[in-house]
Amino acid sequence: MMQKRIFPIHEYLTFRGRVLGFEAALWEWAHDRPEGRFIHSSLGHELAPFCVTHFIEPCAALWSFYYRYHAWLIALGVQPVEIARYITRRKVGKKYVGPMHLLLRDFIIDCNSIVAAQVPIAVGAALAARDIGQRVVCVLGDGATLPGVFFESLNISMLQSAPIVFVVEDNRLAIDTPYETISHPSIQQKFHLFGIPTLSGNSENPEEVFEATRELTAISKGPSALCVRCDRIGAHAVAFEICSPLTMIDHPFFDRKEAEKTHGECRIVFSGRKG
Ligand SMILES: Cc1ncc(C[n+]2csc(CCOP(=O)(O)OP(=O)(O)O)c2C)c(N)n1
Ligand SMILES: [Mg+2]
Repeated sequence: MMQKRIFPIHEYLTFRGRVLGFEAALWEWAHDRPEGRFIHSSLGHELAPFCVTHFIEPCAALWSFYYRYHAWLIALGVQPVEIARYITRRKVGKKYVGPMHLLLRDFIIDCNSIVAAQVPIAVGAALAARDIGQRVVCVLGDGATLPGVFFESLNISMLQSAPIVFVVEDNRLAIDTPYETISHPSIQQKFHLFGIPTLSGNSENPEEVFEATRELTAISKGPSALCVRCDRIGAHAVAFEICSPLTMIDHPFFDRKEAEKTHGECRIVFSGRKG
């Protein structure tokens, strides 16, 4: 039997502080630009990336994301200033391009803005990855468990024993529509329908999610699913958020010092000064 590991609370608070600092600097840069409509903050979604990358090394998998994934990049070791540089340097004429598509490492195979589109791509990649002894982590929102392609992908993943970990960030909202009003079955029931091992946890109980992740990531054959309940902090996209994340959050679960440090570093990059 695998030994339980203790949840590294201090690392988690530091990580959340880093995400907060980055999102605050990004909000200042993007909230009143057209690009702000296509940029989605990870605040409130930090636990799944923190736990999954604790148990799966970045290079040991191929990673596939939906559009709300800044925290995943930071958990995978990408420095916040690197993300800021990438966003501000990709320009065609006066227009910033692709702030939602940050393919910053070779092991990131998809950052998709079409709901559920990354799921079949990730399953196909997992079939190829199996031949080289790797697996795929596919991150999606609860709203992506509605389209038909999601069900087709689960079906094939189980039939073909694709080595894939589905991670659902279940914030109970598809943009601003509550999950309960658009889906009869629960997310867990959808995975169970295909016999996919599924574990769940709530961000309010990080130890529970950490333990579920440990158990689930130990399964190396075939598909498995981790569903993490979380609460989005702020609006769907940065342009719809009227105040800075730094003023919104006064929370013991964020390392404030780390947030201020990261915020300062990223502000320099976003301001166009050398950084
Ligand atoms: C195929 C497709 N249909 C509709 C949209 C518009 N859309 C953007 S985000 C979103 C909701 C997705 O819900 P979820 O995956 O839970 O993400 P969250 O709202 O929590 O960020 C929708 C319907 C889209 N991007 N792609
Ligand atoms: Mg959602």
